[in-house]
Amino acid sequence: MTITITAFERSPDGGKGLARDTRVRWALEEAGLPYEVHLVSFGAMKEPAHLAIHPFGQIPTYEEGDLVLFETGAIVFHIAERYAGLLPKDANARARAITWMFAALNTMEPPILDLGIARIQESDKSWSKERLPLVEDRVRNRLHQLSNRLGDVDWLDGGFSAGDLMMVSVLLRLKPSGLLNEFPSLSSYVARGEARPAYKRAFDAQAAINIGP
Ligand code: GTB
Repeated sequence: MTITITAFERSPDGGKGLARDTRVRWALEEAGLPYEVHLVSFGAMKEPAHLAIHPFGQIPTYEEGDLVLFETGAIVFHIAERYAGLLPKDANARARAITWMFAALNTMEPPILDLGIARIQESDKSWSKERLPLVEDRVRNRLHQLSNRLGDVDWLDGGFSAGDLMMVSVLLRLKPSGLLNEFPSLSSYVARGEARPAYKRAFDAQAAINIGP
């Protein structure tokens, strides 16, 4: 059955892999699944045809036969559950990998997104200089905790899993801020994710749309 995802016709980052279709492409590449991409403009995302598949008018979406999904957590989980390569077979190890997916999305991503807003959308506000260090410290705190847990192992819980895929995807958003460099073990962790052939294929595919050949 053909899998179709949606992505930005023109990503605001110019193809640096920061838009959320990259994590879905990565999961599909890890699972060895071919997929098609339907590109949407910012205008088209708010039109009824797209709102019918994504109630919040965003990308990415995932379509497979009758199944229509939105939210990258749900999409990556769906791929990981049904196709080999992203979740361990052992039930407890599987539950722990899923826990890391939730931790990436619910504990790590919110302060990281907040930092993006503080650095870009709020930079012209009179209070920005006072607020930014507070937001940075909230991210640092989470990075410190995550770094402690990771220690000197390669992946969060045994072999690479959908938990690592999601965690690395979320941490990648920190690159422009430079904060990740304060945590060498996390920088290496992210680099290990980026070095995976499946990640490279996903990155190149989204970059090709935004940068061109
Ligand atoms: N919780 C949802 C999920 O995980 O699927 C969030 C989806 C989401 O935020 N989608 C964004 C979107 O469609 C694109 S990824 N935005 C358009 C809108 O809301 O109108 C966010 C994003 C966009 C651009 C960059 N960038 O250029 O650096 C990074 C991340």
